[in-house]
Amino acid sequence: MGSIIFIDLRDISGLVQVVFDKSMAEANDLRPEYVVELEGKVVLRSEKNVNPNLKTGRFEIQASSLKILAKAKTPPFQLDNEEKMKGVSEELRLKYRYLDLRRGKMQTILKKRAEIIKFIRDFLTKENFIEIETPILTKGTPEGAREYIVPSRNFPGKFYVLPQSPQQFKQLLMVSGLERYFQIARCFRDEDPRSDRQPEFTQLDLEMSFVDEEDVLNIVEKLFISLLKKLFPEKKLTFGNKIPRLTYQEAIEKYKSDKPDLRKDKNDKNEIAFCFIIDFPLFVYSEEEKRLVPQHHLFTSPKDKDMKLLDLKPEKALAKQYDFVMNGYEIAGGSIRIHNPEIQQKIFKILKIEEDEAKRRFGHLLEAFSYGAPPHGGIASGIDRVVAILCAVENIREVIAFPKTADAKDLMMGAPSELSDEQIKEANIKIVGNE
Ligand code: AMO
Repeated sequence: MGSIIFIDLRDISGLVQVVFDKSMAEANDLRPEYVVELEGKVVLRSEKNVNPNLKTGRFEIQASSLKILAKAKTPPFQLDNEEKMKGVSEELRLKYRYLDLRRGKMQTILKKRAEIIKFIRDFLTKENFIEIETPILTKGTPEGAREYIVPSRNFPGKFYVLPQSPQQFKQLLMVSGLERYFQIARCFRDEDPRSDRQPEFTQLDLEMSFVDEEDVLNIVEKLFISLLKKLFPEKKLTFGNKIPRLTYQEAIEKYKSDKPDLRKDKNDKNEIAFCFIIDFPLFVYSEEEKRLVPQHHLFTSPKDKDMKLLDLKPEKALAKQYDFVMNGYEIAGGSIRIHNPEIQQKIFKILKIEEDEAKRRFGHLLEAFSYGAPPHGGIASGIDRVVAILCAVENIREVIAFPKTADAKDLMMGAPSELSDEQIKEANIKIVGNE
């Protein structure tokens, strides 16, 4: 404008207007997304130049020096214009995710996500939980989804499996006497992504010894209520500080869903309705497999009063299993586990898992239990879902820095990708089909 140049200067803390005198030669070279270092004086704007729509709209920087640190090509989308971003395809955003993440909106979400995780860590540490990492290269866990596999170089024909959850490790940690474990754990499931599902996602995973259902639900209730009060004070809790508990049967009869949305006003993005669903059936009948399969997983304990049903009518037995629901989404699930090897054997039998197979898949766990296992149970919460609901976005891809597409591709990195013949040979595998 005349003899002066205005720019919007952006960094992680926000945006501010900078004013240059045109006599400053380098200022004439500035283009969108250039990286700069500058010095200047922060001054109040005159009353008529105040921009009420900008947080920093009352002042500006009068620059006295400017250095261009890096030039930038014209970005593939106009990332400083939220209105125009609405017309940009998600594919393009994901391909240039590092540019997409320059947007204030995306940075706000990632900062919120970090705050949520820090809150969880601090809260559980104060409650005497110990944060422990568990392996990523491991053996299958029984969460029921298809697994990602990694060929072994040293042992031809053998494979590692990426964990669907740290389930077995956390139970083994209870056998080790750690008593209260948690982890912000990466989990891998080879299933088709959806708006609330990713092939790799993050769980808050926890496990406790010497507890029953109530203890686990109480800690989850305390954690989530205090998290909301501290980080999202603008949110209204439909049921206040107490989270209602519905039995599975009640939920199905009344709401025809085991994850009912109990908000009073579903258009209010600041309303949060939590509920626990309890008393799930231990087994469900699988039409596909023509046999009973576990409703949760096969380490879930039957209710004490239903133990005798295992021999008579296993399909009638209820489980010490619970889900945690927020605004109609399942945000956590867990159970009290079987810590008695004989009951575990009984469950295998009902599920028609042969002794050999049980030994091969879970022998290590059964053996561990024979050395004295405390009663234990836990829960895991899908962090991506929690952040998405709290940040009021529709899709968990919006709250993951580098998510995968609906067909499980990473468009930015170009994964999955081919390997060199050399690598394939070293991995001891043969490629038989290639579309
Ligand atoms: P479950 O399989 O129910 O339980 O998973 C726990 C929670 O993880 C979230 N979740 C997902 N989030 C994003 N993408 C996915 N593909 C995905 N799959 C699951 C959900 C779900 O409620 N080991 C047991 C827990 C336990 O028994 O302690 C487990 O993993 O929010």
